[in-house]
Amino acid sequence: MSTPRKRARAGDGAGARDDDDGDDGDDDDGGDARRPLVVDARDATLPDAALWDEHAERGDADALFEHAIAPLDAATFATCVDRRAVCVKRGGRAHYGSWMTMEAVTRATRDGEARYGVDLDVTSYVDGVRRTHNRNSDAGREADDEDDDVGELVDADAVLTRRFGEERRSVRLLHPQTRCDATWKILATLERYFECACGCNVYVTPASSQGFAPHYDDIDAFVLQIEGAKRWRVYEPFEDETHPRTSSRNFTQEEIATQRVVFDDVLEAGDFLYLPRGWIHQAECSSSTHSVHATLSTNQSNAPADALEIALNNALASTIDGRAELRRSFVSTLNDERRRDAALEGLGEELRAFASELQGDFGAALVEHAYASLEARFMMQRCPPPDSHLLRSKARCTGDVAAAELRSGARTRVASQIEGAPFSILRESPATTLFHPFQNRRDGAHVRVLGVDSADEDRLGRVVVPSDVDDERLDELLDAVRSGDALEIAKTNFRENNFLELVCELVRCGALAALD
Ligand SMILES: O=C(O)CCC(=O)C(=O)O
Repeated sequence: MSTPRKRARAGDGAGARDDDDGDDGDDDDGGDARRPLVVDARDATLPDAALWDEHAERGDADALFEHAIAPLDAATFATCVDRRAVCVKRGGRAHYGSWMTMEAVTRATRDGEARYGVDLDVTSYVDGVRRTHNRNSDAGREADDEDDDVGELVDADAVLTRRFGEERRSVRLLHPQTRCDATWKILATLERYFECACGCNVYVTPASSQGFAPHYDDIDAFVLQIEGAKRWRVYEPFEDETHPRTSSRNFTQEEIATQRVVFDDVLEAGDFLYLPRGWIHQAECSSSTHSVHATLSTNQSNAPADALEIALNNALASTIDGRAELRRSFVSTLNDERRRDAALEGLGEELRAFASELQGDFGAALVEHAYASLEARFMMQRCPPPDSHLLRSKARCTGDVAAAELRSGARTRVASQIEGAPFSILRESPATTLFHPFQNRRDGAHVRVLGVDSADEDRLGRVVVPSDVDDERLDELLDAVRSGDALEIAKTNFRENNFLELVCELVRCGALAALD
């Protein structure tokens, strides 16, 4: 079978694009292709704000995303993905339930053991200088000292009363899904929507201040204005930095002065702003109010470039492994023009031979494997499914007892514990491995995993397939559980090989439910 196909979603909007010529979208249409889509929904009927929490609780991916962009529809949004900003203005009406209000941020800062640089940053951007203030006290420090206090335990009063209240510093909560269940559920739900790891930072900015310099990010950003108001300025990407693979450094105001400002407006509570990867932005609070916003992110390293990088690295490694002559030393050529020419000619031939090999079955297998590697990476990075997203009782249908009952024949069928695929398959030599998210940490997405390193010591979430389990059985299992059907295990000829053991392991870890 081929690797699982992704379902159509907002981010797949190729068919809906105006610009089907495969370029960056800067067609000569008077610059309109890059103008943001602004939806004035100040007088529109909106869904009940409380539904935000409910969709996340249930893990209803389409409903949660549609709530975020309402009253805009997902098909229209899809036409903007990757090419233009989108803003929905809701006129100061709360839209995101009780999530990440100032009160919730205060609780997240006070509860548990937050650490500077890990769970929280304190920042400022004053007179063009961006600083980090990740420490409880400045005693004994020069103003210009480098910040070296990453990891110090946060004193909530120092952050909220002194830094935020008196010094007007900004506070950024980093990946709050680790300590806030509601955020965990939102991200787990959005990951189902995007089929890509999602992240979250929450920004709290006092009145009359700015916490960050102009910059662009390597992710698609969904800015949800929760409380207060903030002025956002969004600039066209630099010509040679569209769809960047890494975030930018901090720019000076002079550096971005040449870029067209495509959006300059104040976000109020309930508003939504989408910024494609690479679009430069800065945001500031006026003297009238503070601001709390959350930025949800996705699509980090989720492009054909990333798959090709994996494919070509693997191809090169395998070619070099298989050809001893490629590993032999060059004979010195610096002072011998003829030898130098011969070496270059030999290299050119090798490159052409390498390229032609990529065209056959080897190339097809490489791209298949690269795509499956990205799927495996997603399984490793995504949030562990919260209990409220599970399709059946965790206690009754998964774990050691349920696995033992399946093994003994007391239970006969299995089904996915979540909507969609509960694991992905990566076929490699010497073994095929299944990847699942059921033992992940909640902050996997902020750890950037490129490719899947089989030598990685952390084997959680990986199940090695016994060598006597054939590929077709695996595909049959995945296809059945992905479509939501229960697969009859009792009737299969599982005793011929270790297939039953494999399924029991998936029940034990919680990916599959064992049914009567
Ligand atoms: O609020 C700010 O100063 C910047 C926020 C930002 O860069 C973001 O939310 O991505």
